[in-house]
Amino acid sequence: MKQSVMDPGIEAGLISLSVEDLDVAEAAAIYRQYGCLVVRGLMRPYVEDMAADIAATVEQSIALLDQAEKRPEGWVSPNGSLFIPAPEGYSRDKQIMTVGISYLTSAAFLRSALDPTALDILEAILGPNIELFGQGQSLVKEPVGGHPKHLHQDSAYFEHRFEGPVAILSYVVDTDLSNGALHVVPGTHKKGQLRHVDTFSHLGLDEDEWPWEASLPVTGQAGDSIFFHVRTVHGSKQNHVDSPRPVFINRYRRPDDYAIIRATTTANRAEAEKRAMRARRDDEPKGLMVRGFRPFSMSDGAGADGAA
Ligand SMILES: O=C(O)CCC(=O)C(=O)O
Repeated sequence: MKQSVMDPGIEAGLISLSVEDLDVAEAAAIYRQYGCLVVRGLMRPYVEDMAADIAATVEQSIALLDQAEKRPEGWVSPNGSLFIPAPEGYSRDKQIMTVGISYLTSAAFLRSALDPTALDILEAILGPNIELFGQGQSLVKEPVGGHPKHLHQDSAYFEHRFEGPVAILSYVVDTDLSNGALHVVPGTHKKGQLRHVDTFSHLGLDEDEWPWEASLPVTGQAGDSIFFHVRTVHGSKQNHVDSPRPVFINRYRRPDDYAIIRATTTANRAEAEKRAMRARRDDEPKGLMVRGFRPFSMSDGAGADGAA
């Protein structure tokens, strides 16, 4: 018989601190224990600019939607936004999911990734040397029915050789149960890699084994940030209000870490699992260093760029 987890066991207050009087060691200890941490107000300085840049990118993406390319995950517009099928009765047949904004297109996004307090917390978690993983990610739930993201571990999408990336998801608008608050399942970062299935929102956990009741909703204000481990189970429900619900995510990892499996469906994950043992640091682009130093290693091809 399938076993299901029915209660997150703790309240959000236990994993929440305020940026105003932050104790970095306490923040790192919460993260280590629960695999998640809320820092109220951390990204407040960037919210106004991020709201404008995300909205501009969404507008651009919708204008380019007729040129979107079909992919296994949905449709990707020429500016890099991912669309999935829209709910019934919607004005379009496709809704936006991930927004084609990145550190290459938004200065505010890059500034947010370099926030000194965020980096202090990350240093206490990851150690002195830290690189950016990816180019930044943003998700928007469109108004009145915008997509749910099923409970999942990010490691289903990018499993790493070592500790894996730390994600910081930040709210751009006040976010509660009506517009798609992030839900986390504290402590699940210690459970190893869980079996995922194909869902409407790509890889997700079996809902019978991992119902929403197992998770802790984290409501918050614009500028509140949620740190979570690559194996922490998390997700969010639909947006039921008449305005969009944007978030942005910065991810960081040790510079010697690397993805051994990348996937979006059970089929492409099964293929990627066969190649996991052969994955090398060298196979991935290096991220920008945001703390410390990247030690040279003969085995990771670090000298190759300087050869020309
Ligand atoms: O948009 C959200 O609330 C969820 C984002 C998320 O779960 C993810 O990107 O892994």
